[in-house]
Amino acid sequence: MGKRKWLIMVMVSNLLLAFFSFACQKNDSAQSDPALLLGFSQIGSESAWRAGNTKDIEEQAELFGVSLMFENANQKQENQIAAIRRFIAYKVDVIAFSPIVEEGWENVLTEAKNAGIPVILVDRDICSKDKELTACLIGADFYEEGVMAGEYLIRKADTLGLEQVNIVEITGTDNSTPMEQRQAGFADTIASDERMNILESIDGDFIKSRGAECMRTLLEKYGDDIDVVYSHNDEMTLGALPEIEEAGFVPGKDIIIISIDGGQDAIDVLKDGKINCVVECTPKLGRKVMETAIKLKNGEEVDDVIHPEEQIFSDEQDLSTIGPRGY
Ligand code: GYE
Repeated sequence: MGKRKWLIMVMVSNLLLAFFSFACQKNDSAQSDPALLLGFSQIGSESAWRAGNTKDIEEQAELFGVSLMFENANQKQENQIAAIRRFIAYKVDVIAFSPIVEEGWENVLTEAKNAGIPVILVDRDICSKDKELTACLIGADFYEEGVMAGEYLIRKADTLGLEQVNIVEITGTDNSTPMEQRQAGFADTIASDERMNILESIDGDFIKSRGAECMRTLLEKYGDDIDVVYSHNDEMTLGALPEIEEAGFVPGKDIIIISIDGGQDAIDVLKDGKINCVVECTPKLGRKVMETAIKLKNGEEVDDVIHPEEQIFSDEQDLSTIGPRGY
């Protein structure tokens, strides 16, 4: 065979090879699933918990190869409703959101249902008679958190030999699941203990500055009658502590401090002895959210409720073993 002919043959076979490999590639990508598109509406940025939750959702979406449309509602329900409507218009595969309050979601969730888009509740629940509006809830058992706080207080009162225990409660956002359930779990647990007396429950909206304001009001009203502060999250606790010190009391000694979340800042203060007990509430829900979104997209069954496991940190244990919290 002449040198030219041979060269032409090589060129033609290379061209054929390139064509076939391109055709195969196209075929491959047509077979593989297009990435799942997940619309996520976050409540806002009110706490270290929330920041940790946002970070976790973003990291896990990346790990699972999920495309995330993330919207921050800046503490406003109407912003969350608008975000969900945008997700529907965008035809996302799955919607996930953390409802700031329990009521007022029926209309927008009916729109999602009519569009055939499954909805995952993350962190907080909604109150709706129509259970078909959402696929499932992935979040903490807030009632159990309240129970753990109440049980700790009963043990602490036993240890200190207290005869009367006056409690002030700084609650989270009104009409939100963690507020209602943390209050109920705690109240139910201490109800049969005659020493326990809740002086007042006051709305601190899960925000540090509100926690400080609430504590100031409570100290002015009840002064040294206060034996216990039960605060529904770390942020409000951290806001309340300087107020207690300014009023001349030693938190952790003169007043028993019970908090919920278990973020790094609160755990550090627990180790310092100014907080007595922190009930853990993990913000790391991202992995379950991604796994569930993938199942829903594939039309698979999912569990109605998924609660992460949680623990309690308190002055009853060796605190030096608590590792970095990551939020
Ligand atoms: O405890 C608080 C946050 O819904 C569990 O919201 C969450 C709560 C958390 O802002 O810090």
